[in-house]
Amino acid sequence: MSSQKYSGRVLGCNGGLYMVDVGHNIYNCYAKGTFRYEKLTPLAGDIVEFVLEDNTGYITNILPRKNDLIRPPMANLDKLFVICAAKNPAPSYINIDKLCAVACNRDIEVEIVINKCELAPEKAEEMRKIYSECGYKTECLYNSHENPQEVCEKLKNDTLCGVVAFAGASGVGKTTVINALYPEFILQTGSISAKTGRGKHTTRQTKLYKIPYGKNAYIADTPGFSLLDFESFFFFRKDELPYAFPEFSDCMGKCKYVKCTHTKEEGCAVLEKVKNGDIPSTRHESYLSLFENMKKQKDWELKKQ
Ligand SMILES: Nc1nc2c(ncn2[C@@H]2O[C@H](COP(=O)(O)OP(=O)(O)OP(=O)(O)O)[C@@H](O)[C@H]2O)c(=O)[nH]1
Ligand SMILES: [Mg+2]
Ligand SMILES: [Zn+2]
Repeated sequence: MSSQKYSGRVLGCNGGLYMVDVGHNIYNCYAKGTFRYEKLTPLAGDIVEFVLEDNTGYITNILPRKNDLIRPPMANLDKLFVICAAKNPAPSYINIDKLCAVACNRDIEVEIVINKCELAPEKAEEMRKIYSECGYKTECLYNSHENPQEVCEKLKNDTLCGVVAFAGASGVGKTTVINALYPEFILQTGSISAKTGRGKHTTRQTKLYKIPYGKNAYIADTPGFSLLDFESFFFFRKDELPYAFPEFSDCMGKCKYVKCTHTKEEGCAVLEKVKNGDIPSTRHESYLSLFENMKKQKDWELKKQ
């Protein structure tokens, strides 16, 4: 029996089979290697090695990752588009800020996309101001489902930089925006529940799509997370948290106490900026809430990730 070795990029997983892109072809592969004993599973975005035996692929190795995320489950991301809606569903600052913090901790560039701006222009402007003040590139989109041209003008160039993903709550329009950018993918979008005002989890799996004319460029659509799912995972130590808020960076080392937690201390440079309006109060509220949550985390819970 002949077996040949290949390497490629994992696009996603379907019923236990990983789709691996080798450039001119996509192979379906089973996970087989010793990495399974190390409790490592291939993620969308991984570069893997595999062998072909009788036309079936077996992944034997996962190459070292540049970074990885638990939500969405992905590896080797170059950019994360954190997308929210101005309305339907109502935006949640804590969820947006948690995603931004995790990405920052992993050195993944973040771009904020505020969708459905036509439904609540004032809210959209409030959000645009908050995130651009913190130094994030921020785009507002109006009627993305009917106006793909505008989506392309505002976002297309920003998607051509390696592996990028769209993440955010269910129903904010992740799939709609990807369809507007790349209509050739023909992805299924859903509706918003009239009863709860939330999305219906139309996208079920994280999947990478190869951008046809980009050089090794991929875009990932991800399932909208549920609130519970999102609250219950821990991701890094709480002393790393201040560094995951880029707008705090000028204050680091300037607080009165060396061990300042930036929560309530006297002489805290961060609190001073919040008071003056130089740091948006919603961002500091998210920081406090994440800090409280992380205080409860045990070391073993962190290791599990
Ligand atoms: N009014 C308005 N509706 C939009 C806009 N963008 C998307 N929608 C609608 O919002 C609904 C949800 O869009 P999806 O693209 O499926 O949302 P999603 O974020 O992919 O949701 P999940 O796959 O469940 O995570 C659809 O009915 C879209 O037509 C917009 O800019 N304005
Ligand atoms: Mg979707
Ligand atoms: Zn401080």
